[in-house]
Amino acid sequence: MANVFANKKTFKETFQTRVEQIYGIKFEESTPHQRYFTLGTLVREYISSNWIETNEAIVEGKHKQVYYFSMEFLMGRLLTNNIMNLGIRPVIEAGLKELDIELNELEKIEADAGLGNGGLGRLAACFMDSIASLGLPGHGNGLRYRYGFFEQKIIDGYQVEVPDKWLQRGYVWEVRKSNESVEVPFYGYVKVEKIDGREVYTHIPEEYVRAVPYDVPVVGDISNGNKTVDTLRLWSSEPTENEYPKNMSAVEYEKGVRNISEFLYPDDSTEEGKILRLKQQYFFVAAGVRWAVRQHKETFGTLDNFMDKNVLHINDTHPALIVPELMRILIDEEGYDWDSAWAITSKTCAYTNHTILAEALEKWPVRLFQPLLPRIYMITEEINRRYCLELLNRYADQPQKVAELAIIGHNQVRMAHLAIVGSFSINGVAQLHTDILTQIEMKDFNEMYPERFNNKTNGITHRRWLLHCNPELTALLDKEIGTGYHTNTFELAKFEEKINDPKVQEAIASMKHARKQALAERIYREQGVQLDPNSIFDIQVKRLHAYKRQLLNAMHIMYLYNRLKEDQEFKANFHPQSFIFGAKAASGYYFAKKVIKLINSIAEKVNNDPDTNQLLKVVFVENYNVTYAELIMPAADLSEQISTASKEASGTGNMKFMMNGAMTIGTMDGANVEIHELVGDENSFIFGLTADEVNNYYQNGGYNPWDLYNSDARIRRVLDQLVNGFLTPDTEEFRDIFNAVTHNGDEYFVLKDFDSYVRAQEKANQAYKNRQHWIEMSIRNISRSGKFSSDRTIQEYADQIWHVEPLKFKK
Ligand code: 26V
Repeated sequence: MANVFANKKTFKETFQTRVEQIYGIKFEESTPHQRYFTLGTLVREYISSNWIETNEAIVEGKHKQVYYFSMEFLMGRLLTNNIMNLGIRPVIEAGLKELDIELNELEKIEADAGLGNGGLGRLAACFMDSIASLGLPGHGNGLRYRYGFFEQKIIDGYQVEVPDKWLQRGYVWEVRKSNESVEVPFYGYVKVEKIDGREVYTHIPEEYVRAVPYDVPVVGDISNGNKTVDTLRLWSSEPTENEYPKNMSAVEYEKGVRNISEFLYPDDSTEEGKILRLKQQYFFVAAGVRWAVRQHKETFGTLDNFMDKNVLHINDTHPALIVPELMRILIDEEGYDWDSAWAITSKTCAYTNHTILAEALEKWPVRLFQPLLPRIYMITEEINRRYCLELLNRYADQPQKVAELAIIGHNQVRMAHLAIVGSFSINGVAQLHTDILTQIEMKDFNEMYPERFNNKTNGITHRRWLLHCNPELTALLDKEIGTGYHTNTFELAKFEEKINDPKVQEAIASMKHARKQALAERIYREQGVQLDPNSIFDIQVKRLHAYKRQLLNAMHIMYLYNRLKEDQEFKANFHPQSFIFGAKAASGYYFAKKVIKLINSIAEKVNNDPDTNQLLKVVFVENYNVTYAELIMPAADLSEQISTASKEASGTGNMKFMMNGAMTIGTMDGANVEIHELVGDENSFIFGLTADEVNNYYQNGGYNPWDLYNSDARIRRVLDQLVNGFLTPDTEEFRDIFNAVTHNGDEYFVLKDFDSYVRAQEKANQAYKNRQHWIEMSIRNISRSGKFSSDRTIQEYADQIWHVEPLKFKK
């Protein structure tokens, strides 16, 4: 096929013709959506030859492959990403211009693929981009949710959740491959037979659900001759083509089936909800493992070398059923004995832990697990039995240890333990997090299997989070240090040599101003709040969670407001500051929702006070998502990373902000520690308890927040204002927030860190007034951010865990 994107003329002509062919209307009458969809179609078709070549190269080169199993892929939009990585943006832009169409306008039509809810899902998306851009054979395996993470509306200061119908107008990037569908079995019983003296187990299911794959191409950066297009395979649940189960009506069955790929993290407060979650997990795991096994057998004809040619990566505990599922295939379907099957399985699986929060460590009640997945349960039990024998050997004198470390205990299956026992590699996502895993949370496991534990500090794709989202900075860097950093972000270090160049400083200042202006415009347009681009843009965007301490930020703003109202000298010295929040709260998370209401109530009060509103503004942006983040990251002066030390495994927003020249105000938590290591105290604002201090407090039963309430007048004042009608007439509205940090012990040390946070904020506010110095700090942050490209992270996974090599292409 001729190259549609060879030049603007061919592109323009093909584009017009295709719009008319697809929709049967004159080009002039086509809608923006039709034009967007046609452009997407042309790009997808253009991708397909490289997609085919990639798959051929994998097979012909007998390459080892990675399958990255994840419940979440927060991809955002793909048009911009794909045409940038393919290098065809200039042609498209020029061609469209002649038709009087702005490419930007078409790009905006694409719905975000929001198949995830936060850091873990966005990390998976950044990883896919890096895997393809490094030319590695790697695929994503996940669920094709009909509704993505909910759309957030703010009504009267409260969060309201609206379903995210991202598929409503069709998704141009996916290709349905019904011929590669898989039937996934549930319920029923296990038949045991003796065949040739050997016990053979067969799961006789009560129902099947059909898993239909939809493939999305993952386009790597084509510079350096790379042609890799990897696959993100998302499974959709449909009724089986086998017989329907006998014990229910067809309607009932079909509804149950569709439910599996309907929502991301359906409510699991009920028994039924828990079953649905577990069904989702087994569904995408079973389908994905079969995909890998089938591919492998086609190339090699045997599974003896499966571990040499495949890695099944377990992204957090959700896909941990990979372990018993692979065992089941090897034993029940392929006739391996237990030991051989275990040798293969435990050399194939690798697990990443993303959090130490207890509530995220999944446990499934046996009473639900066993009936739903009878054969998988049997195998899990046997894995546990053999592993417990090992434990008994090691801890002969400590039976309680055996019970603690077992995979099944208290009538629950502990998914993290299953993943640890079944994997050859277990990694944390930042050095501090890995240290906490090996020394505290998973200490005993680390003592048993020290060679398995390792760290892989997270990263972000600089293609989306710098090249695409910050064109002004990219142009400046290209001019000053060349484009080498596009493929090797460590070259950003060269930019620091320009730190004293007044022209460069000027350019950084104007870049920041332009990005702040752009964000301010959207906020004004959508929410009617006017922000001054000359004020400090102080931004906290991330999921709403108690440990992330949006509350600390909010309480500081209340303190600032009080102080500005009363202290004229302070007021005279204060540089105007705009506090911007963006966050979704889980729909059942009461406390988090209250904090949203609190921030909005503070905004209401502060923004409408003519006495201070030239100095202080607060805004909570509605529906923070990947696309919004692309506008927000480059617009920040201050990056709020203020989690209770030890709680944030890594954070990745911190890296996006840094790469775009914001200074971190943060605790020594997650990857902040590594940012601080790179830029020092002079170029960041670090405050608060350390992880060790926090853990010491926990071990000694916490601390008494009332001491601070009584001794610190600022704290008392702010807390009283939560419950005395200062913010809203309803004095009960924020009572539970008040209680959380007082009567209930202040689990996240909000009051404890308040004073040092205030001081860090003061320091930042004053530092900003020295514009030149601030810009120099900003340049240092950009220059030293090279480590945080996910290309670096993925290179480490490839070299140290996966042992995969880049593909070789014929031409
Ligand atoms: C767990 C659960 C438990 C059941 C309810 C729904 C749900 C959803 C997600 C999770 C796992 C969350 C883990 C997570 O997102 N961790 C984040 O991972 C980022 C990437 O490694 C890291 O930067 C963040 O610090 C970490 O919080």
